[in-house]
Amino acid sequence: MNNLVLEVADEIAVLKISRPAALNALNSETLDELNEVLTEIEGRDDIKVLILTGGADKKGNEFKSFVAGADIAEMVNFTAAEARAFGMKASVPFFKLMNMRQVTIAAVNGFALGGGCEISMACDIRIASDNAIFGQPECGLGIIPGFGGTQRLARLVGMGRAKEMIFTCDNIDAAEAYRIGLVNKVVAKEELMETATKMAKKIISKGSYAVAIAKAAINNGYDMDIKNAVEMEANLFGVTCSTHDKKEGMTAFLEKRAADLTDF
Ligand code: CO8
Repeated sequence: MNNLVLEVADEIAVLKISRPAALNALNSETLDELNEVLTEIEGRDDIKVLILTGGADKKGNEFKSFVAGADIAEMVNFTAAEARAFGMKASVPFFKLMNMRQVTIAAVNGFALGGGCEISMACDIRIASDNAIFGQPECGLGIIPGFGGTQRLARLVGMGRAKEMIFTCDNIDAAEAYRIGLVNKVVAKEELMETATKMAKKIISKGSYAVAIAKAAINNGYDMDIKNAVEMEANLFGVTCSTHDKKEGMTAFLEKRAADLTDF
């Protein structure tokens, strides 16, 4: 991989998008690599949580940029057909981040603009360093957010705030991103990876199969009518009731001891 760095330890994968010369902007090659590595991660039993973050800039500053957008140099001469293909290429790994069995956490370590804000929103959870900057500057470039931003931003922060950010192209800082619900947590930049890892470990300590089923229930139910969504949840609840973890988790509670959860 030329633009990604993957490290796995203690059932946590840390995937760094690393294009120092372009503040980690997403080009076609990076999207292809992302798709490939997420397919690999999805199939690995030894990974329970994925933390996505940005690599250092060319001066070695680790907190300059998460992802500064899609690669403008690549897009500048796109035809409409090429632009559509580029958007669809991104949608495949973005949907993997959203729907893969493992929990995905974006550790946002600087600029998260355009496609950078969009890829963070495809993750389950966002933790931002206190210097992080979020924005959707596309309309100022004569385009619109094309990696799901018009849809995911409105779903996360509401239509009014999403429209304001997209129409004005105003960037917001981490505190404002937290206030409007775009990020789950803001921490001092030195504590970003530690906080993300701590959260990952807490999630891993729960029943991993239950967490994966809960993720599927939340994602699938989100766009359903409430009646069918609740019925779908009841069915998935039933599935979790056939597991070792359910028996062990509930028995341990009744016996007043710590549960020894496996992964099913
Ligand atoms: N694409 C390509 N190169 C980039 C990008 C980018 N998005 N962002 C930064 N770079 C490059 C710069 O060109 C520069 O290169 P060089 O050193 O060779 O001149 C290098 O990274 C460093 O950047 P700066 O010198 O500009 O650094 P500053 O600290 O001065 O500024 C900023 C940092 C504010 C982040 C600034 O770089 C910036 O504004 N970047 C662009 C941000 C942006 O507009 N992002 C949105 C892009 S559009 C988008 O994401 C659309 C997504 C959907 C596409 C759907 C298609 C279907």
